[in-house]
Amino acid sequence: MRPFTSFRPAKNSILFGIVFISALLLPAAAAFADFIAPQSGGGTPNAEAIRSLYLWIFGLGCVVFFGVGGLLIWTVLKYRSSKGAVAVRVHGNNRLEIGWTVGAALLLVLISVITFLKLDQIKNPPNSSASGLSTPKNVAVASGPAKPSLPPNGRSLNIDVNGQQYLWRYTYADTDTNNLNNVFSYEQMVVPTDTTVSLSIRALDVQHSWWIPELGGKFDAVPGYTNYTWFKISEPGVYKGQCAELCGRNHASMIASVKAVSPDQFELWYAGQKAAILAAEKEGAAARNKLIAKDAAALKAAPKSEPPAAAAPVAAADGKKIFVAGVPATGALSCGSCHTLGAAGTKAAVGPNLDVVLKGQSAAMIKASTLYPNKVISKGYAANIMPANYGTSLTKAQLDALVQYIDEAVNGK
Ligand code: HEC
Ligand SMILES: [Cu+2]
Repeated sequence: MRPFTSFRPAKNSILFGIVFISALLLPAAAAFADFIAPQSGGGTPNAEAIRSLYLWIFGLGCVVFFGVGGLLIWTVLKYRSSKGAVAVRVHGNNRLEIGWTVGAALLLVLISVITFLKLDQIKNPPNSSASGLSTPKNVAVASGPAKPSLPPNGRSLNIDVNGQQYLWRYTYADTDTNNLNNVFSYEQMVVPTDTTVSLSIRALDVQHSWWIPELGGKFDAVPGYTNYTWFKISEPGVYKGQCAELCGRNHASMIASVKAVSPDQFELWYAGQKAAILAAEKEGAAARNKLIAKDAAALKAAPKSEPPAAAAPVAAADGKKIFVAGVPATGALSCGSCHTLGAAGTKAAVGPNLDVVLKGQSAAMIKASTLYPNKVISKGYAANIMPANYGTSLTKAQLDALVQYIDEAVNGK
């Protein structure tokens, strides 16, 4: 066996491993984006305060680290044992002990003071600058369950940030109370420079996390809860980020960016976006009307073979007729096309067999199930198959006659 003295630890291979793994990180620019401190960019004061606070504490940490480490090394070298020397035995040293206790306490006080000084700049947004977006779009935020911290004058451009598998939706606050006509965008948020932008961060489905590293800390997007943050960018540019909470299969593609442009360019973008949304809505409405007109024309053309009575509303509310044939003119589908009912002679099985499921049920229950089919879903059947339009496609008299007919057919008189 070889003596231990010739055993050499695999120092070189450990060193090589560390260098190799570090080298692997090199292509990942993000890993070195800001090697020491958190990123900050665009001149937003909160991110700058986070970064400078970090650097302050890091600096103090370095002083402690090198101070203590240096003293240790110096002591080890200076007082290393030498042949024949007899060690002095020391029992306590009041001056030293008080010194390092008070010194450490002072350091903690210093860190707290710096932190609280910076915290104000991190949490509380300043007013928009005079060169920022002017009213009326630079709006105050409507009150919610909790309120974002607003600038002293209460005015900010508020954007609702909504995380959804797998994209971010931004809805811009405006000055009217209609929430349906607001400008929105996905993935890229466009904001004016020199303007305080307050964000209300929410999620639609699962938890996400809003994070544009250069614009400050990350904020969780939680369903049913709103988080608030802000930024105020002074330099135009595109600031990139990514959903920072594993939210599902396509989490990695849930990217986000904030594009800061001059207030004038922002106004242009905003107007363009508004026009595009309006145009799309108009187009949608036109397509919808076309379909409705086509349906109506088909209905008018079809009943040639049917008696004209079918096109006109059923004159006397005839329960059985409605059950079997529906009311084509108003879009009430025939119940018999989906349900079996012995008395009516229908045998369809799309929905439950009414002879079976309605046995012993009240007329009120039958009426409720007809009007609101999705309130209670029959076991083994899916929601949204039975039409939910009978409240409008049948008149009250027709509905009552139908319910009475089914009740009598199933439960006798
Ligand atoms: C397009 C198919 C369809 C048509 C048309 C339809 N239904 Fe249904 N119906 C279903 C399905 C599917 C269910 C089960 C799912 C649910 O409860 O919504 C159901 C459920 C019901 C129930 C509840 C049964 C239970 O288990 O308690 C009643 C009552 C009912 N339908 C009555 C009617 C009447 C009356 C009409 C006509 C006015 C009608 N349905 C038209 C498909 C249809
Ligand atoms: Cu996500």
